[in-house]
Amino acid sequence: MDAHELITRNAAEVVTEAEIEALADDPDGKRAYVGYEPSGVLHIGHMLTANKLIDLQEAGFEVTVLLADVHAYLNDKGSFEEIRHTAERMRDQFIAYGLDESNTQFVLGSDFQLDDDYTLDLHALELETTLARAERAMAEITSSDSVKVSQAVYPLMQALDIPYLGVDLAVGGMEQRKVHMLARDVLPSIDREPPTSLHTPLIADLGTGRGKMSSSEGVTISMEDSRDDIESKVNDAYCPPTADPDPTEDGETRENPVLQVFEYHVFPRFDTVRVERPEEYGGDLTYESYDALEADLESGELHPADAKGALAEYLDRLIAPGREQLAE
Ligand code: IYR
Repeated sequence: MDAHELITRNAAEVVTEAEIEALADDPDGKRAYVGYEPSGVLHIGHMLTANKLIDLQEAGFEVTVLLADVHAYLNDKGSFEEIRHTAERMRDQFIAYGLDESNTQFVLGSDFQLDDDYTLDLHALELETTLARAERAMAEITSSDSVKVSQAVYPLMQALDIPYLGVDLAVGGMEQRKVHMLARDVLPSIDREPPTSLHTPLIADLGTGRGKMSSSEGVTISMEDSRDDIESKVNDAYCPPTADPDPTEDGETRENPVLQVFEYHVFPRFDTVRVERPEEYGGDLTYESYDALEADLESGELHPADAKGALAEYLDRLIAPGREQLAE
């Protein structure tokens, strides 16, 4: 796979395509980053952007993981001490998950976000931004009804992180896109370049195929899950024999989260996927691409129950090193 394919595979959008092509032409020594609010343990949402960081490392990029302690504090995730403690544990979990340690720089937000220069630049961005714009940027990041002043400052800090970390590419889930668009608009006002960004898709809730999978509601998979937990969550997952979204009476669509997890979590990390089946049902199947597995599920060659058995097995392999790390 060439650098451009590695960089863009499974991305929902890049901003802009021309800027990404320029990075793909000469990726060596370029730096990409994702920021995470430290809270709880690593879950499947973190793992989606972590997979993209692993792709980028393979393409020649260097990677920064921002453990955004100040952002978590501003977003009401607990006391600063608790958040700091969680940040330290998360670092080890990212390495256990497969980020290349020799090529990953972990930075705490509070290491630079409380400096004088950063604070003055932040105030300059505050002068450039309406409260309504900041609130819109946060709509998919925070679930609270009324936006506090802290949450209006949050997206401006996220914008400012990009020049302060000296990165060439900002990566995040689709829920981060409005913050990155705000960054493109406001950073030139303080003589900084508009940043290039890449967004990963949102995956539907495993149990229902509705909405998006999140750590706060519905069914998710985390590094704390035992093999049994994973098996029972995957067994109960919504898995119609098709990849097409299914419109419901209430106008919402239901996706196939089992296929989405194969596409965005399993195939990027394993070259081949083996589905074990008793001889009487046709014996084992081996897939080298997501498309082949999807086609077999749609044609009926692969039964959803067998697909789920394989999914639990591969998710367990992805999570096992982190689970062991947590047990230490
Ligand atoms: N908004 C992210 C956390 C975050 C991301 C970046 I990229 C930053 O520079 C700072 C914070 C979240 O929702 O987890």
